[in-house]
Amino acid sequence: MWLHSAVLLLLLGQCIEISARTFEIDNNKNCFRKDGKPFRYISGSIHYSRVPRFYWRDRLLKMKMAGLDAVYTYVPWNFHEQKPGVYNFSGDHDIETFLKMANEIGLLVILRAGPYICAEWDMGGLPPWLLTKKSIVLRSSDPDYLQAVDNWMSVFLPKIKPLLYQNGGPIITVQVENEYGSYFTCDYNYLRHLMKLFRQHLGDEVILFTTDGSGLPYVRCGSIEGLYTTVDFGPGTNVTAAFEVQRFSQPRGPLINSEFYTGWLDHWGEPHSVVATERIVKTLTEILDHGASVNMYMFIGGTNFGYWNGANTPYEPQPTSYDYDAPLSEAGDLTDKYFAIREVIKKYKKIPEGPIPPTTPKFAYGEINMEKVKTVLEALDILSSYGPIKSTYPLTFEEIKQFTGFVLYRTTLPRNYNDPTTLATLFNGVRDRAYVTVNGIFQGILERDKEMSINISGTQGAQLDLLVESMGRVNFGRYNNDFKGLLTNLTLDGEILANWTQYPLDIDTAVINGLLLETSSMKTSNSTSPTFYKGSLFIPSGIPDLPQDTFIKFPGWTKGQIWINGFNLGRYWPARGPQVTLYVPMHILTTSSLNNITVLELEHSPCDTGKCTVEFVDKPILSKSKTHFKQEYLFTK
Ligand code: 6GJ
Repeated sequence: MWLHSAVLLLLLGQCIEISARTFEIDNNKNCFRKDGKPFRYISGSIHYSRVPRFYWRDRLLKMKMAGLDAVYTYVPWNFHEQKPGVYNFSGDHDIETFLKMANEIGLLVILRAGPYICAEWDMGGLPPWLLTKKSIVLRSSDPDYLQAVDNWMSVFLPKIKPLLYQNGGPIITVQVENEYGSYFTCDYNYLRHLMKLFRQHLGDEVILFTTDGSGLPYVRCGSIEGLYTTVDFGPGTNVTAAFEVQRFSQPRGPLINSEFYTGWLDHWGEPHSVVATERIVKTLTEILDHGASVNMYMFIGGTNFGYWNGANTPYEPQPTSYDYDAPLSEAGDLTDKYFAIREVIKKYKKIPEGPIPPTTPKFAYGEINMEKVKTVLEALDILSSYGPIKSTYPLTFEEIKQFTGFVLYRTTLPRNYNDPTTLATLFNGVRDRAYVTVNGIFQGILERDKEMSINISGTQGAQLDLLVESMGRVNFGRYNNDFKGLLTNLTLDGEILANWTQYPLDIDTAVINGLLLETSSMKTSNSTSPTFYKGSLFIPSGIPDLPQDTFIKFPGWTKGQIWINGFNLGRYWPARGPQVTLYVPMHILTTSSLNNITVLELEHSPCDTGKCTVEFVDKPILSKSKTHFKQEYLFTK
């Protein structure tokens, strides 16, 4: 008892100064102050939603060892609330663990909390179920949109408040919205609503900021009083001029480039983007010489697993790899760009001593034989277990509450079409690709912005099927409300087709439940209609270092989706490129049983005419070359 009173006296008697953790802006010295001392951050972007939890520590440590003070990370709302009111903060979605891990490693965090984030991510992070209200105006004061935002932020923001710097966490600043100045609504009431909402949940101390392109029109619409303005620009930009744009909106305070592009994004069908290290080094040095804080976008890009990629307009979906030609590769490999940037940082601050976590070993497990399981049409009963929805005219994905992947649209031919007859979509209404069959026989492909009509033939009453694929929702610009499916009517020989049956397909659940491992007893129609294939990879146990990361290649395949042990690895499209291999992180592989591989080939597999194999290799191919394709991928349909 006496001890307690002694401690109490000590506490009462002495004003024990508990050093308050503070992070503020000094408008006199135009700098940040961290715990009262002038502070400038050198940061890099990592998106926890694009790196498996298994590798968060590895990537964060590599960023720390590069000399970074901080990381920027986006919060994709749709990654956490895939159905209204159903939240996922576990496993790869466990943002709190990610933030605590950064804190343990000694990295501060700049949290880009949305609700919209852009980021080459499906719908820019907004949940597609918002589109069940057809007339919704996203990123505005639309009451239904704001209600959904309020509901989401009332769940999410209280989770991060304890992780704010002043509360002992790593979060020093929080971004509101994203490049709002680039959006057509320019709705200041919306920004004011968000600022009030963030203050309500996070308190008045944390610095809230915006990010906009370094152009006057952008900062005019993208910033308001009470939110600190930052800008973004890439290598080769006139740094002084760019920061003058920030000063237009923010006359005092630290200069900040929130997105200094270290590489660039890819689109299917375009060459892989690369940005020379020398260009990065030159402009990064200029930025640091201005005394500015800077975030390198991306420091590691990672992967758009599953269906998570976004798209730009005119419609150009991004590939599964988000390598971004970043200093750390998609697989977390240390690159020349990493070490060059580390040398630049060394000139401005002491960087940590000690070992840099090494590039992980990659293993070439070799060729795996695949075999046909069944076509999508033969698997309808297990893929659409809740049954179809009927309507006179086609319904969108959102109307039938399907938000990703595939829907099968079915009707019958009203007459005989013995000669090739034009099947057309009115007003480019296919979102995004439709694989067309008649009685299971492949007829062709309708594609958004590319192929609005094909010729088909068949007899009266024949089954006309369109397997429609969402290739990812527009993440940048006004067409963010990217509905999917058949948005308009189809005509055949100029006549509108009616009486549709729609099958929403839940392929992921069927794969996870092992329902696509039994081959079909029926002879499948032909392998040019969308078809599932299976294979298995054996990795012996007891071998040190196995399993290891790897990359999977699809020699002779065209386009599809792949799952390994139920994990949706993403889209493959070697026929279009530039990406040829997909990254396979080791944690989804096992030595305790066979590794089940499921492939959905949407167009043409090599299985009827050539080797029916996929191949695990130890090097990525993100930039297909003509020669590369001469022998492997070019085929005549
Ligand atoms: C940023 O704006 C965005 O804030 N950005 C890009 N913008 C160019 C728009 C494409 C026509 S490219 C990469 C980054 C991310 O999308 C970031 O989220």
